[in-house]
Amino acid sequence: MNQSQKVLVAGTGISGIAAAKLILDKGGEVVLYDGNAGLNPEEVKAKVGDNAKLSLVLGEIKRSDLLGVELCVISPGIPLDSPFVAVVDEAKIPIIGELELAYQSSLGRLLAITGTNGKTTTTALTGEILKAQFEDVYVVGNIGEPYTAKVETMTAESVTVAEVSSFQLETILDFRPEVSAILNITPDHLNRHKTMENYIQIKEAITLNQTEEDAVVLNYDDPVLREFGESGELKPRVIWFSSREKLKDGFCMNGDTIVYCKSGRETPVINVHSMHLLGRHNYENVMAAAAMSMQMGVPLEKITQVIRDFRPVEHRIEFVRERTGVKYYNDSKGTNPDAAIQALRAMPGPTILIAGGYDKNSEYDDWVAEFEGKVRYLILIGQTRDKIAACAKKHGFTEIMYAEDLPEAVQVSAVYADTGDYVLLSPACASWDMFKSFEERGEIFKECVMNL
Ligand code: UMA
Repeated sequence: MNQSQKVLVAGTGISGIAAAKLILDKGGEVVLYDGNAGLNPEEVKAKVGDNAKLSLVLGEIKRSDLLGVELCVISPGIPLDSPFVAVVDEAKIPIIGELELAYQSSLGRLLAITGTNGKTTTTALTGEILKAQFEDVYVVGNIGEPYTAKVETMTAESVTVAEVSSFQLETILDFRPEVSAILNITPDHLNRHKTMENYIQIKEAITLNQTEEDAVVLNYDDPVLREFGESGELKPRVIWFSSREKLKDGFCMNGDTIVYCKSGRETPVINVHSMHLLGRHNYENVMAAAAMSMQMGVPLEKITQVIRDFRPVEHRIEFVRERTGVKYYNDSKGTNPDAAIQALRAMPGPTILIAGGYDKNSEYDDWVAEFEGKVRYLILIGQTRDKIAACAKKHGFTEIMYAEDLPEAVQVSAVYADTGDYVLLSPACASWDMFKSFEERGEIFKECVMNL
C-alpha cells in the first residue's frame, strides 16, 4: 500500500484493529468497518487509539462510505461471498487480506505453516526451535497474534513464523514464505469454502509465489499432498515427512524414534517417549517443525533439545487434572472431526467424550467409527447435538446424553466416570454457537473441571 492511501479495513476483531493501527502509523487514512451494528463505536475507536484519520462504519456499508477508498484489507473471518464484499467489488476496490498487508510491510525471513490440523502446535514448536538459533523471532497469524501487529518492529534480521488458515490464504497476492509447510488436508470449513476441491486449492496456495530458492514441507501420508508434491509442478524444493512409511530422504519413524534420513542414512532426532506431546499426529507436527528448522540452518542437536522440553499448547489435548482416578483433558481446539479423531486416539483408556458445537457442515462418520471400544459415553452440547446423535446411532453407538451447556456436561461426565477413565472435551465442531472462541470454551471447561 502507498503511505497516504485511504484504506477500508473490514472487521474489528484482533486482525482488523492491528491492520488499522499499522496503516495509520504509516500515514494512511482508515475507514474501519464492522458488520455488527451492535458494537459500541467509542469502544471500537479506543482499541485503535485516537486518530483524526480514522472513521468508523458499523452495520451496513453504503457506496458513499467508500468515497476515495483505494484498497480494502479484509479480516479472515469475513467470507468473500458476503454482501459487504459485493459492495466493495462493485466499487472496483481491490481486496487483500490482513496477512497480505502484513507480508507487504514486513522485513526479514518468513516461514508459514498451514494444514487442517496441527498448525498451532507446529507453529509454536517451530517458533521455539528458531528462538534457540536466532535473536529476533516472531510467532504470528492464526495462532492468535495478528501478523500486522508485529511488522513495525521487524528488521532485516528478523525471522517470522506464521500460522496461516485457509481463510487467510484466500486473499493473498504476493505472500511468499521462504519455507512453507502443509501438514494435512481433511474436510473442514466447507460451509465457507463449499467444496473440498476449493479448500484443497486454497491450502495449496501457500506455495503459490514460492520459487526454486524456497522449500515446502509436505506430509507423505496424506494422499492429496503426496499427489501435490509429486506432480512435478511445484517450484519449491519438497521436503517430505511420514509417520507411516520409511523415506529415503526426509523425516520418518524407526520404531519409536523420529529419524532424519538423507540418501537412506538415518540420524535419530528424538525418541517419542522423551516428548511431552502425545499421539501420532504430534509426531508428524514434530517432524514438520524439525524439517522447517533444519531448512533454516538450525543444528539437529538444538532441534532435539527444544522438542524434548516443549509442552503442548493450550486447548490441544491439554491435561487439566486428575480427580478420583479420572484424568480430564481439554481439546477445545478439536474443532473438526479429524482433529477430534487425533485427540480420541491419544487417550490411552476408556473415555467419556464431550462434543458438539457450531455446525460447519461436517460429516461425523469417520469420527464416530473411532468410538467403538474407546468411548463409554458421549455427552453432547450445542447446535450439532441432534446431527451427531443421529450419526452415532446410525453406527450403532447409543450411550448418548444431552447437556444444556458445558458446565452441565462436565458435571454429568464426573458422575459417570469411573477410576481409570478419561474425560475428554474434543467437540469436533467450532465453538461459535455458544462461545466467543475455542479459547473461551476451553477456559470454561478447565474452570468447571477445577471446581469439581
Ligand atoms: N465480521 C463482519 N462480517 C462478517 C464476519 C465478521 O463484519 O461477515 C466482523 C465481526 O463482527 C467481528 C470481526 O469481523 O467484529 C471479527 O473478525 P475475524 O473473525 O476475522 O476475527 P479476528 O479477531 O480478527 O481473528 C482472526 C482469526 N479469526 C478467524 O479466522 C475467524 C483468528 O483465528 C486469528 O487468530 C486472528 O485473526 C489473528 O490472525 C481464529 C480462528 O478461529 C483462531 N481461525 C479459524 C480456525 O483456526 O479454524 C480459521
